[in-house]
Amino acid sequence: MSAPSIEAWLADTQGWIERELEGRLRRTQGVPPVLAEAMEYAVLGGGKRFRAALVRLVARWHGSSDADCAAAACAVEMIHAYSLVHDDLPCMDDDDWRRGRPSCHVKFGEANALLAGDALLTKAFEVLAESETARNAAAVVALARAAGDAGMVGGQVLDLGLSGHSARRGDVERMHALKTGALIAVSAELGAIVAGAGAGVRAEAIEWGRSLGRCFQAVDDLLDVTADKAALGKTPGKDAAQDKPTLVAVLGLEATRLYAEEEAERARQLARRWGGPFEPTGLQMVDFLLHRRS
Ligand code: GRG
Repeated sequence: MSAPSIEAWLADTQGWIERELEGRLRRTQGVPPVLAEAMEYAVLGGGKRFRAALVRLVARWHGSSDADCAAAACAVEMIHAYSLVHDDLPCMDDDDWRRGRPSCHVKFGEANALLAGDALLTKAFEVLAESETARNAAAVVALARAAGDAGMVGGQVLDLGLSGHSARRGDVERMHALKTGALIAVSAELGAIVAGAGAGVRAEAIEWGRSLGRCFQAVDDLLDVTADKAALGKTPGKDAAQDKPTLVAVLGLEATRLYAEEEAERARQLARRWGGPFEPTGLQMVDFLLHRRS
């Protein structure tokens, strides 16, 4: 059996996660219509879905099924969508364009967008905790740590604190590790948890996710400088305009490209160590993140 191309794997994952998310959102009764609409707008119909793809890939790699990892993949995508909604708010990054369409607050107003983000964050843990896979307590703890004060939210606070100041490489790397890296690393970790993998594999999954996260973020910093709005689906050039701490600002373009390639190579080594029928998809996932254009 030959491995599917990464494009086919991601397209299949997009269809799968869309159905899983929609089902979980629509079965909740009694949600005020404007809130339901804003939550669906934020989480359905867009995005690369590579975090869900990581959960799914690592789960399959270690012997689990789509049915067993669906709740974890939905939870990660809900947290990610909430972070984008809040990040776009005027009090944060202030962006009116996301995934190639108006940001949630432009469409629904600031208050509704803020509340839709809150509700998606809460829903993520409802979905994860109600899932029937026996290991959901460990999954809930891992996701909470990645998303919270010492994870994504903490990273956003570091980002705000560094903006407008001269930052060192270590400051930027720490901020990235929390703000973006933690959710990517936990996506891989959740795949291992759901599959019931041992502590060794779980640690390797985290390491794989961390390298992918560093590669992803370096490419993100590069795209902000080099891509246009149509390709990016959001507003480019914002990092420099807002005097944001980025790898490009502290290392320059060429060294940031090298950094992304080095992290990609680390991630490839781990995929090779795991081996087996999912190695080709794992390797292609690395290249997809390194060479992405949006
Ligand atoms: C809690 C009020 C409040 C705000 C928090 C948590 C937060 C705001 C921000 C988190 C930081 C954040 C949004 C980082 C962005 C990381 C990033 C580059 C996201 C884009 O991810 P992609 O490229 O997007 O995977 P798609 O659209 O493909 O899903």
